[in-house]
This record gives sequence, structure tokens and C-alpha cells, in this order.
Amino acid sequence: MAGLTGAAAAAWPRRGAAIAPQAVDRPRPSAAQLAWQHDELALFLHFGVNTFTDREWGDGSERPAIFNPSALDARQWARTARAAGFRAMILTAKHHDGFCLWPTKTTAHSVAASPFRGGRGDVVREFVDACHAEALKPGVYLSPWDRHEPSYGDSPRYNDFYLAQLTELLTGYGPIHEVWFDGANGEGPTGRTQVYDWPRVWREVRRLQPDAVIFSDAGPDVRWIGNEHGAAGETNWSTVDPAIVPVPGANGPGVSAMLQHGDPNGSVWRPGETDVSIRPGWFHHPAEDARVKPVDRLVDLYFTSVGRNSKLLLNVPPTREGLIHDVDVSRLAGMRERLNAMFAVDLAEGRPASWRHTGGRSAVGEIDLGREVEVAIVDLAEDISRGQIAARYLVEGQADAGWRPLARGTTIGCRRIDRIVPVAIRRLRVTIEDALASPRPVRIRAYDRERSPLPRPSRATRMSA
Ligand code: FUL
Repeated sequence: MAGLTGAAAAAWPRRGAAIAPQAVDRPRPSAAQLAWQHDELALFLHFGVNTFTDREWGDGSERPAIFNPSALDARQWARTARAAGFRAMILTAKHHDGFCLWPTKTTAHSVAASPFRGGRGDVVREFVDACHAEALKPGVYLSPWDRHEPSYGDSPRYNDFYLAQLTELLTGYGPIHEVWFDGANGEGPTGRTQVYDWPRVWREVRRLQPDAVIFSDAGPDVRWIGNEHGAAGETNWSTVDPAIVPVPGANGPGVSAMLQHGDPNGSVWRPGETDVSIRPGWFHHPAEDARVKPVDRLVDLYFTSVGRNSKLLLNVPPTREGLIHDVDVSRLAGMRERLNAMFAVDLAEGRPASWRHTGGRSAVGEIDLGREVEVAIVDLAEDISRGQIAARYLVEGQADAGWRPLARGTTIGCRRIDRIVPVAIRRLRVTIEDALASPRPVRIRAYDRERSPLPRPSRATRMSA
């Protein structure tokens, strides 16, 4: 999203209008958080021994010999992602089973002990190289829960082991864009609980990869959205109260609501990431080839994540061959085709909004679309580089007769996209009914229904008085 420029910016704030102090003090994103969110789409790749055992969670007893993808082609993953408009990919370098996809020095339980590329393979290397070749940002998932490693449960020893693994990943492969920490904390082999040292983990990521964003329930940079079915909260603040979710995997009152909705009064900027799988499971299972989410559902996921001030991390797991399955490839292509068709022509482009304050915490912006046009999607955006403040909004449209409500909601943030009953209108009005500070102009875009290749819908509902 571009910042507010041109007439809208020039018209705001009105000359002499005071800037509320809250607007200055409120949390704002770092450059890395801002870029992360504007990327909108990242591909998650769950791949490892589970791919070969047909399980979701390995127990750590898997023989490395079973890991033998016959046609692994990370470029195919990257090409698929890029063609579908994704800008980053995150690979499970190690899942709960403890098997490492890179030839680590920390354990023998890795690709080095497998027949893959004659024991000289490195999936992380191939993944990172493929990301670079397709201009995608690489990220890694390193499960803290390790069901293979004997030191797991002996907290100081395992923490050293885990840090050594993390160090290898963060020093051996160039810039890593996102480091993804799952909160899983299963019991160790002796029944002892492993106490993770999260502050040390985060410190090390900062030291070794200062530009990376760190994901976990507890951030510190980006937070889990609180479910795995692909829905950010209808109300979704990018600020949170860090005390409510202090560590990954935290349980307690308010955790779930904080992850889903954030907190308007939160003291830190921690936007939500929406992770969901294209299939029922996170790993590839041949029996689920017929249960890949249809294109409609993928498009819906875009609206319930990106369209609700979040980012979509869509899991598309490679097969035993080491390839993204044809069905998944075609669904992703279909998703991109639909999104391109929907967002092809911004009906409000080049039509400046005139904004005025209607109170200390309210404002209204109006756009003349130049002629009567059919609108089916309204796409709003705050300039979040300056924080998030809109708390309640109303969208209205006008044809010959009076104004009619088209959509209403609460937060806007980086992007809020509403699908509305298609309607022919000449003017569009957005009212910020409530905000945390003196409202700033919101970028307004409007789209018709999808155009080609789908047939044109029948006539739009015309508004009448
Ligand atoms: C969960 C894990 O247990 C799942 O297997 C998967 O990796 C998901 C993204 O996170 O906590």
C-alpha cells in the first residue's frame, strides 16, 4: 500500500487543525513489520519424515532412511508460489519429530543420514536458493518440541542444543526473513517438562538476523492469529498487551481474544499472521488429494486474513516426490486468477477523496466516481506506518437518490476489504465514526465484480430511493 499522497494528503489535516498527542505516541510498525504485512501472502511448506510415514506428528523414532524424495524440486515450489502472487515461503526445517532437513552438526537425525542426494543433500539450501531465484523471501520453522532428541526435558542442555540448531540456520543460509516459533511443548522422554528460554532465543535471532521478523503466539514481531482455520478477527488491532500472551503456547484468560483481536490500548505493535492449510492436514497425505480446498475457499481465506488486517500464511505441503501436487498448483493458480480478476480495475483511482473532521474522533471522506458504476468490493486502508487508529466505520453509496449503507465494521488497519451486494453508485462515502485519535484519511478503493474469464453477471441491483 502506498502512503496517502496527492489531494487526500494535501487536504488533511485541515490547516490549523491540531494533531492529537495520542497519534504521536501510539505504537507503530518497524520497517520489517511493515514490509512483512505488505507482502500479504506467504507459502508454508510442511515437509519431512511425516511426508513419508503419512502422519501429522512423528514420534521421533522414524529412521532417516525413509526420507527419500525422488524428484525434489524446490524451484517448482518457488515458481508455484510466485505465479500465485506469494512473496515469501517458510519451510519446516525441523518438525516435532526432530528430523532436520539440513545436515546439522547437532544431531545425526538429519538428511545427512538419509539416501536423499546420496547423504549430501540439504533441503534448506535448495529451498533458500529457490527463493532467491524466484525473488521470494525465505523463512524457517524450527520446532522447539523435539521428540527425538534425548536431552529434551533437560532444560539447560536442550536449550543449548536448540540454540545451536537455530544458529546454524541463521548463519548458514544468508538473510532469513521470518523465523517461525511454534509454542508446542510436549513432555520429554523422562516425563520432564522442557522449559524453553524464549528471551535467549529471541535475542539470538535479533543478533544473527536483525532484519528478520519473529513469529510466535507472543511475537515479539508478529503474533499467531489464534486459530488454524484461516480467520482473523472481524475486529483486529495490530497492537497487543504483551502481558496477556507472555510466551508461545501461553494459556489463560484473554489469550485467545488477544490473539484474534489484539488490543486497541496495547503497548506494542504485533500484527496477526493467519496460518491455515490448503488441505485438511499440514503434511501431504495422498488420501487428501481429493480434499484440497477449492478456489472459492482460497479466495474467501484471502478476505478473512489479508482483508481483515492480517497476513495469510497458506500451507501447501510437498509430496513424497518433493513436489507440490498438481491439484494444489492448479488451485493456487485459480486463486490468483480470481484475485486478479476481482482487483483488476480500481473504480476510485484518480478520484481524490475529500475528507473533513466531524468531531475529535470522527471524520468523513467522499469520492465522486465520475459516473454511475457497479461496486461489489470496497477496499479500505489506513496508513499504518503511522499506527492504527480507526475503530468503527461505515461505507455508504449514492446513486440518484439518497445515501445507502453498504458496509460497516470496526477496525481497518493495513487493509479492510468488504464484499458487498453489488450496487450501482455514483458516489462513495466512508465515515470514520470512532477512532483512537483524530482520524487520518483512509485510502479508498472500489471494485466491480470479477471480469473475465468468468461470464458477466446479470444487471447490478440498482439503488432506488
Ligand atoms: C502446530 C503443529 O503442531 C502443527 O503440526 C503445525 O506445524 C502447525 C503450523 O503448528 O502447532
